[in-house]
Amino acid sequence: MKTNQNFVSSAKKILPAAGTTIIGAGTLMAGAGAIIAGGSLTSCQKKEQKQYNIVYIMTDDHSFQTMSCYDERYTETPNLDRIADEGVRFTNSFVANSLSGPSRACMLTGKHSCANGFYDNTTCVFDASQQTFPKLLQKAGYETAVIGKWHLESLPTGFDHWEIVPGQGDYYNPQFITQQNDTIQKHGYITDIITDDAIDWLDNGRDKDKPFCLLVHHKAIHRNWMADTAHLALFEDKTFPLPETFWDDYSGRQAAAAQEMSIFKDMDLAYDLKTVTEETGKTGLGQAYAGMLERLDPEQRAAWEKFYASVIADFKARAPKGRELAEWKFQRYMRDYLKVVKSLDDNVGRLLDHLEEEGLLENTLIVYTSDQGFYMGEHGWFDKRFMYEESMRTPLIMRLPDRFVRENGLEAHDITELVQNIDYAPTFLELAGAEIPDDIQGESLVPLLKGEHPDNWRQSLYYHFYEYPAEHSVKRHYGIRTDRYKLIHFYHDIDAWELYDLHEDPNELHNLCGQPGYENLSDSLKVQLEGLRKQYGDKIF
Ligand code: SGN
Ligand code: CA
Repeated sequence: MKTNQNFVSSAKKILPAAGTTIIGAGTLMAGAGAIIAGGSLTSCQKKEQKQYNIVYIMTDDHSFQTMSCYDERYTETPNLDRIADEGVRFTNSFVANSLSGPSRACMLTGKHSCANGFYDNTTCVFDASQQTFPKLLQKAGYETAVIGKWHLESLPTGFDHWEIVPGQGDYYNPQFITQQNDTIQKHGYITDIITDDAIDWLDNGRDKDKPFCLLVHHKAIHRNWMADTAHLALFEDKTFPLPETFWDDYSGRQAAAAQEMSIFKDMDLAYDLKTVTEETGKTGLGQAYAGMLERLDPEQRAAWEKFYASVIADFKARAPKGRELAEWKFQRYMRDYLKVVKSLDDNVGRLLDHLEEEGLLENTLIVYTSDQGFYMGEHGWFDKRFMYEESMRTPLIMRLPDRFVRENGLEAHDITELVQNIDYAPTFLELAGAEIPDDIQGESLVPLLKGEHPDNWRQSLYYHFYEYPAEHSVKRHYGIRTDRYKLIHFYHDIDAWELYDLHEDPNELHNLCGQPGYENLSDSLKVQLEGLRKQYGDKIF
C-alpha cells in the first residue's frame, strides 16, 4: 500500500491532538477567519453577476446504487435527491479510469489519463504545472477553492484557497495540509469538518465581489467505511437483498476471476468490518485497524467499542462459515457503508440549506458526483477499477442555477446522453463564459443542461484502467462503451477480449466475444475502439 510521502515530506509539522476544534493552528485559522469577516453579501448582490458560481461536491467511492434518486433498494438520500429533483439527473454518466487519482486528474484537466499523465494511484505524481479548469476560471475572474481529498501527490495549483487531507485522509480527528504547507489536526468527523470548512470559506474566506468555484471533496465513503458514532445504530435491523450476481462464478471472464476484491475472500473481518477477535486482530490489516482506533478520543472510542462489541458477539455466536460467512460480511458491509452515506447526505443538506439562506441558489450550479462508482456486492465484490457497469458508471446530478432555469425555460429533467468526467471542465468553462481550449478532450454539457439533444453528440466512450500489478489485482484493460454494447480488452499478463450486449445482459455475465454470430459486431467495435484510442492519443503499455 502506498504512503503519502509527497505530502508528508512537504508538510512542515504535525501537531498533536487536543480537545479543541482546530489544533495547534490558531494563528493560521484565526487569520483565515478574519480575512473577509466584514465582506457583505448585500454589496455583492447589488452587482449583477453574469458568471455562474460553481459548487462541485465530489465524494469518494459513492455508488449510484446507494442514492435513492438512482436506486431505492437500499437507502434514502433526501438531500442528494433534492439536487436531482430541482435539477438534472444524468442516467448515463461514466468515468474514464475508475480510480481516485486518475479520475480527479481527468476531471481537473478535461482530458483522458494518457493526456494528463496521471495513470494510476501508485506510480504517478500530477504535473501541477499543466492546464486545469480552476486555473482557467481564475483567468476568467473567478475565486477558486478546494477542500478535502486531493490524492494527486503534488500540491494543488490554480486555487486561491485550498486545504486538503494527506492521501486518503482519516475519518476521525483528521489531519489537513494547509496552504501554508502546515499539517494540522482537527477534532471531529471528517464529513462534518469538510462541510464546516466549505461553509466557512463561502462566508468568510472568499472575495465576494467575484464569481467563485468551490470544490468540496469528501473522503467519505471510502474504505474502511467508519461511521460517525452518532449513526452507529442505524440500519442494524435491516437485512439487505443480495445482488443478483453476488454468487457470480466468472465463467468466460478470466480477468474477473483473477481479481482480489471479493467480499467473501478479500474483505477483512477486522479492518473492513471491525470484527476484531483473537485471530483477526493479529493480521496486518487487523493491526492497521487498531492503529486507526488510536485516533479516536476517549468518548468516541467508548461509543465505538460499545457498538462493535455487540457485532463481535454476534459474529462469535453465529460463527458463520462458507456462504453464511459471505452473506454475514455483505450485511455488515452494507450497514457500515450506508451509515457513512447518511452523514454525507446530511452534510450535503446542510451545505444546500446554507447556499439557499445566503441567496446563492439564483446564480450557483451545484454538482454532486463521485470519483467513480463502486460495487455493493455485485459479482461478489467491493471496490471498483473494472470497466463493468457498477464501477465505470458514476452518479452525476446537478442543481442548475435558478437564473439558468428561468432563462432557458427548464424543468427538472433526466439527461440520457453518454457523458464522462472529462466533460466537467469544458462545462464549467462554458458556464463561466470562458474559452474552451482546443486540447480539452471532453465536451461541454451545457447544451444537455438546456434540454437540447445535439445530433452530433458522442455515440461511444473510451475507457482505460492501468493500475496493475496492484492492490485488488484488476488487470489492465481498455475498451469502448456505446449505448448498447461494451467491448473490453484485458492485456499485460493476459490477452482477453470481452463483449457484452447491455440490453440483453445488463449484468455482464455472458461474454459474447468468440461466440458465433458476433464476429461482425466485435470487429466493428474493435475498429471504433482503435479510432478512439488514436483520437485521444492513448498508448497500450
Ligand atoms: C486504498 C484501499 C483500496 C482502494 C484504494 C484506491 N485500501 O488503497 O481498497 O482500492 O485505496 O481507492 S485500504 O486498505 O487503504 O483501505 S481510491 O478511491 O483512492 O482510488
Ligand atoms: Ca475513489
